[in-house]
Amino acid sequence: MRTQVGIIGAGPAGLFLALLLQRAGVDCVVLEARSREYVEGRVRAGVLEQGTVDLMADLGVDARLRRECMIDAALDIRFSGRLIHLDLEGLSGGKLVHIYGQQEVVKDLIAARLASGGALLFEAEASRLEGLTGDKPVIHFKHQGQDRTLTCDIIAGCDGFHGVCRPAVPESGLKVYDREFPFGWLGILSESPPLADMTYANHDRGFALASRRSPHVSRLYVQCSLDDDVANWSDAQIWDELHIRLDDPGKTELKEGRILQRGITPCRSFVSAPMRYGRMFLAGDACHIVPPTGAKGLNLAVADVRVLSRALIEFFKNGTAQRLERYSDTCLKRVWKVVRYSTYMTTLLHRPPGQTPFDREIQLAELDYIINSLAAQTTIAENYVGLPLEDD
Ligand code: RFL
Ligand code: PHB
Repeated sequence: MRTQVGIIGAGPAGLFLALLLQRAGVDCVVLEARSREYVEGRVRAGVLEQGTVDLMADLGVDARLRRECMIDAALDIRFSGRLIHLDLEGLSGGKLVHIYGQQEVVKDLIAARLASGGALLFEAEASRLEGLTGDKPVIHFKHQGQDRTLTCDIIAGCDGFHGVCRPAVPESGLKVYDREFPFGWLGILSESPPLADMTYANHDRGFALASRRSPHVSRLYVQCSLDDDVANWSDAQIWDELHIRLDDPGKTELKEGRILQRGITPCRSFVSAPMRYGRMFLAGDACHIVPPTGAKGLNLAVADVRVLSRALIEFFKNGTAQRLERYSDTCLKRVWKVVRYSTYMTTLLHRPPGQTPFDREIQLAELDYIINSLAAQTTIAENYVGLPLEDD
């Protein structure tokens, strides 16, 4: 097989990129290791910045989102029996955050790609990349039990944190920045009506978050230990911890329901730079991950491929590579701002094991400061709704 852009991974990064390129007449093939059912069922993010929603509209894949999404009008932070209430729209000059599950976005993008007849192969796992520094790199992959190759002009590494693209770069070809936080998140999807607003909590017993997916489905998280296992938590323990940390000791506010899904996710910041090696360009979780506290991973992946698609279209249409040369630098400016914000929110809201009394007081002072400072509230709001997209 042969194509202009070989895209590895059908997560948000790979799928958005495929739709942007096909619209401009750039040929691409998407290879996805997992089955369609698996990819469409993977429960992850749910917070879409305005820029992400605008891109879905631009691509004509926002019809179901418009019908089913929820608007995040406010962000609440509860701590020590107190409340910070951020009016997101007012503080951000009218930007809106949409709540719509990542797997719903992925379903919509897959449907659009397949409806247009674009190549998207499931259960097609890339195993080896060849000739990355030449001008015809090759992806070796297995599909339906057969070894196959895809020869490309460009490879887009959109294969997430555990993919094959980043490891294909020699150690001297990238610099890694890594920070692991000493805790994780236990997340559940529950058949129960959610709280009205996105609610983060910093409680003496640790972090909690109440988000939502629909008027009948809640997405809830509690801080857990790094090496925790879902088997360590009974349903009753999860609910008890959520009630306590979200300041609902009488169990009157947070409605309990059947737990539909549960999982543990680590909290980690990771950046590998540059986001390019020869003819391979990395995007999304393949080259950076952020702790989930900022709700930014998916949005950052989308911001990357927006820049990459423009650079690739220019490369194939005009034969000029200047935008491609700038791709990594352009994206990394946003990446580091988002890492900064996600680190800030993570540090503000979690209780790391062994936190010193000094650090705890600083945290509480910061929260107290935010309650009374419009400037501090504006800073959080403008990052949460999404920083302006760069005009490269
Ligand atoms: P993905 O989604 O991991 O997709 C990569 C795809 O590549 C495939 N793959 C391969 N395919 C072929 N050959 C190979 N060798 C391959 N190796 C891997 C994989 O099967 C997969 O389909 O990466 P992408 O596209 O960069 O998207 C990134 C986002 O998925 C991620 O950043 C977000 O989910 C992070 N995140 C959140 N982001 C937000 O913007 N807002 C949120 O509210 C938010 N909440 C979250 C989150 C992530 C979470 N978890 C579980 C990590 C909440 C949680 C709990
Ligand atoms: C979610 O709805 O899954 C969600 C919301 C806010 C976050 C992370 C995840 O910070």
